[in-house]
Amino acid sequence: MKYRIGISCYPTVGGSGVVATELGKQLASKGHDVHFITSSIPFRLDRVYPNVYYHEVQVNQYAVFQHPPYDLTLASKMAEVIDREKLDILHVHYAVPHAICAILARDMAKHPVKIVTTLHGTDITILGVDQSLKPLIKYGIDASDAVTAVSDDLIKQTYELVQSSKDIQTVYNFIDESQYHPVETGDLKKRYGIEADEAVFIHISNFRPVKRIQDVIKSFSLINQSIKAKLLLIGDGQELPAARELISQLGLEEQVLVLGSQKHLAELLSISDVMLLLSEKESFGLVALEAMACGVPVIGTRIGGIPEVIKDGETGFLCEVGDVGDVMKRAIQLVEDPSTLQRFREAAMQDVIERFNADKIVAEYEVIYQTVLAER
Ligand code: GMT
Repeated sequence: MKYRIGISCYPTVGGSGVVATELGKQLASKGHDVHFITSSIPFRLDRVYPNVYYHEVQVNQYAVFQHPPYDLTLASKMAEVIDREKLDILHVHYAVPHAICAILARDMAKHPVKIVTTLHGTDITILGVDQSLKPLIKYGIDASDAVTAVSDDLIKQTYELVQSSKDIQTVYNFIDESQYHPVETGDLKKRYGIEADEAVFIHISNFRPVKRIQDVIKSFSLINQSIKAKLLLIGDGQELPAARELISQLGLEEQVLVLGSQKHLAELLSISDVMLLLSEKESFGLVALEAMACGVPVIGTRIGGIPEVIKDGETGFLCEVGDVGDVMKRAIQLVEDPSTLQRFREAAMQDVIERFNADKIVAEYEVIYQTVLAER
């Protein structure tokens, strides 16, 4: 069965936008019509894809409004697209504001549409504790036709924080295997000044406080005291200035390469040995999956959905939040023995293929669409 599916997400850089866009692309390649309804073109929609349509939400500035009414404009655009394109499904990523807008649009539209909401994390783990937004999040969840979350842990947190009785299903994130795999990098390492006998660590994030960049740098500093190593920091965000300061305080300017936001992550991952993901909150950790797909084991924190992604002692290691000494021990254990590192690399790539491949996950979403549509 082919469906007409609307997708709304935050179109900017970030795991939820990446997953929503990749899902749309995969659904379109399977013959569904996919309509993105977002404020700008999702950044991963980087070329022409047959069956993919884009409807821009244009937020106008009116003197009477103190704040531009993005949410209302989005709801209105959703209703317009539901009716004109006869959408079967509106799949929204994030309860606030997208599920709320979708519910309003469903009420406004004449054509019947089913709403599927995917929870990605920060809407529950951060917004969910804001008392003023809790009832809104709960409403968005309860009034959706189906709700998914990107990890079992996020479902647990959702029930604890917003006391919803809605049946929520875990659908793990996935990656585009055609982009994320080990690639030939030529003399890239050399061009970055990385010597052949140096171990390469990598951290990729949006440098928000929850990512605990200071722990990444402190762990690396300890690692660097025992072995020859380099750290690649990829991404940008509010914690980057403090990170730079710590790098200079610890005298690590030569060892840490701050590369800012980068597009071709597979290449950078392909010159890396181990990823460090030491967040205090992470509902899934898409970046860990991207690393694993490129054969890079991940040392992550034992929080949120990370333990569902990294198999401790097989595809990486789990450490307690803030335990930089343990991160250092695990990192050295991994890189000092080439056969151990190779075993972890292969296990990581295999696990992505088995548990997180696009075909498997996209099929899970299709079953959810089919189920809600059968209730019509
Ligand atoms: O982690 C972020 O700061 C970005 C955020 C987002 O909106 O993309 O990520 C959340 O969704 C990702 C995709 O499902 C997950 O991989 C991240 O773990 C999740 N972040 C948090 O829960 C903090």
